[in-house]
Amino acid sequence: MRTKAILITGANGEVGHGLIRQLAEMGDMPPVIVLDIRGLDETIRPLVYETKIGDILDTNLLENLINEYEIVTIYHLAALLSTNSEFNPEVAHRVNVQGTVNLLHLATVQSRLRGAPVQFIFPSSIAIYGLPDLKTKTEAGAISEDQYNAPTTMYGCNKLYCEHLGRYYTFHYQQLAATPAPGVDFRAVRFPGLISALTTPTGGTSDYAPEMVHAAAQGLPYKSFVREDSQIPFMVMPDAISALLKLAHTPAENLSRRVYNVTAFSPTAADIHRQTIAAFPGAEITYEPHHKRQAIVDSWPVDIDDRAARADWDWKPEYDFERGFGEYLIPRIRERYRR
Ligand code: AKB
Repeated sequence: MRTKAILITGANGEVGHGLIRQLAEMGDMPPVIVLDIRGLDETIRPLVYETKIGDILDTNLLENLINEYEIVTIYHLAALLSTNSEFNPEVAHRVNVQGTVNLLHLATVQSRLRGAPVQFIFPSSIAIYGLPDLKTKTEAGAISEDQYNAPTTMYGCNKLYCEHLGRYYTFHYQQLAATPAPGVDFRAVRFPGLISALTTPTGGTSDYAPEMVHAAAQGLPYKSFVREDSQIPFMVMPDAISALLKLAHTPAENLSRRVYNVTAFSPTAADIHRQTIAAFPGAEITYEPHHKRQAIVDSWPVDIDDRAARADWDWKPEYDFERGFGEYLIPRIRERYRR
C-alpha cells in the first residue's frame, strides 16, 4: 500500500522552513515528503519523511511520486519571486505556471485514485495587484481581493493565473467528461511581504525589509533599493505559516471563496529603519532607490483587506508591527547571528 503523505514543493525556501518546523511540532500529521531542486537544509532534513531532489517540471518524477505515496495535501511553495522573474520572464512562466499545472495534474490523479479531492494549498501574493500610480495607491488604502487585479510583473501575472487555474481544477476540471474526476480542493492566501528571523529571501521585491534587519544584525551596512516612504503590507513568518495551516484545516463548506488576502501590518521603509536602529543602534542604513524595483513596490497596495479570511476561517495575525519586531524578529535574529 502507498504511504499517506503531505507533499511540500519548494521546501527549502523561507516559507518551507517554517512550515516543516510547524508540521513537525504538530505531530499528528501524515509524513511529510519534500521536493526541492536544491535538496533540503540539513537543519530541517530530520523533520521530514523523505527528501526528493528534483524539478517540478520533471513529470516523470511527479508520476513516480504517485506510485510511492498517497498524497493527501500539497503545499505548493516552489516559485521564482518577482525580481528574479523579471530577468527571465519565460523561465518564470515555465516554473511558476507549468510547474503549478504539473502539480495540479498530479493532484487530480491522486484525487481519482483516493476517491476524494487532494487539498492544494497555494501561496499567492500581493504581487497580483497593480495600482496605476501613488495617488491611487494612497487613496485606495486597504484593497479587497477583487480590486486592482492588474499585475505589472511576470510573477504577479503567474500567481493571478494560477489562482484561476486552482479555481478551475476545483470546480470545472474536465467538466464535459462523461464522469468528471473529483478535482482538487484548491485554497490560496495572498501573502504580503514576509519577514523571517531564520532565513533571508531570494529574489523578491519586498526583500528590502528582511535584508535591512538581517544586515544590521550582522553589523553590515545596508543600502535600501526603495525610498523611505515606500509602504506595502507585511507579516512575520510565524503568522504566514499559521495562515496556511488554518486555511488547510478549515472545512470546505466554510469557504466563501478560494483566494484570501491575509496581512498583519503596513510599515514604511522608514518605520522598519527606525525599529532596526532601535535594536541595532550602530546600524548603517542608507537609501539608493532602484527606479524599476521601486516602481514594482509602488504598484503594490499600501494595505489589503483581510476581512473575508477573518470571517471564514478566523484568521488574525498574532504579531503586529511592534510585537513582530520586539518579540519575534529581533530576539530570534540576535540568537541566529550570535552563533
Ligand atoms: C516578492 O517580493 O516577490 C515576494 C512577494 C511580495 O510575493 N516576497
